[in-house]
Amino acid sequence: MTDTEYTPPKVWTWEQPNGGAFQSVNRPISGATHDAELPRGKHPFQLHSLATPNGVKVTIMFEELLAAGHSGAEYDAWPIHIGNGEQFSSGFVAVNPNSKIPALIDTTQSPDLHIFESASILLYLAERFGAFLPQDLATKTQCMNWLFWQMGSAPYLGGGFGHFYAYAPTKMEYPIDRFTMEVKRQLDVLDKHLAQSQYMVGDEYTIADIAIWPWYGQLVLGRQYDAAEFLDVASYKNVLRWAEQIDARDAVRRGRMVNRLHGDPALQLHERHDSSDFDTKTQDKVGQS
Ligand SMILES: N[C@@H](CCC(=O)N[C@@H](CS)C(=O)NCC(=O)O)C(=O)O
Repeated sequence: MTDTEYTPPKVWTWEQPNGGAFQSVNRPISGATHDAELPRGKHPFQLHSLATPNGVKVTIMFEELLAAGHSGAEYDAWPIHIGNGEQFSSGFVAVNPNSKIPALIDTTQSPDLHIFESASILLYLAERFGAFLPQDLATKTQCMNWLFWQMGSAPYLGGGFGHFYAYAPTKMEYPIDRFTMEVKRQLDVLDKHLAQSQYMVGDEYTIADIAIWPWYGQLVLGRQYDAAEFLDVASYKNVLRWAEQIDARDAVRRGRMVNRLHGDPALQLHERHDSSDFDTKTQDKVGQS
């Protein structure tokens, strides 16, 4: 594969592998590749996920709900090894036909309710527990505006910038330039908004913050793509202030640990079945990964 000169054929065909960090899982067809059931624990909610930004949105939400006293939000969190293609198992595809984490099952509904797409999961949990979602129409609409802004914008950051800056097999100026411009514009959108507002929706911490922080908050905190200097994240002072404020929350610290399979072993909780797991089952305690 060359990246400089490429003349597309009349009809694209799948040539494996195509290079890049995700070449083993990128595929042009949907559906299951193998039969495997999902495990099931004892709690009302069964989460099948990974501590990527999209996964962390949901584990932060669960930890925030539990911290706020919603004991009905107890959950089992099972890791999906996306690098090994576990998102293509028959069990996972039955919950999310789109084969992407996070995927959630609410076992208190009959039949089980399957919820996929991280914003759909956040909204479902917010409505189910009446939490982290403004009630009046005007403020709720602002919350939805920013929630959907995140869902529309993050693919430029992850699938665009992150992919070409960090994951592609070679560095190409055109896509890096194009997506850097867009990501910096998005950071500027957030920075101007957060200059006027403590959280994304006034003084209320909502699912809009819970959706945006794992992507843009962690980006300015220097945790994404090793790109803090390249993007000059320090210049987005209001985003940084907001990111640090949310980072200091206990539920956020816990949510980041769940289904984390890399990095500091003390911050990796591969499976989460009980609140005590954070103290007893991290990888530094049960064995290095
Ligand atoms: N729009 C989806 C995106 C989910 C997504 O892209 N998940 C990634 C990890 S962050 C994934 O499962 N990738 C596996 C694959 O593409 O095969 C959401 O927000 O839930």
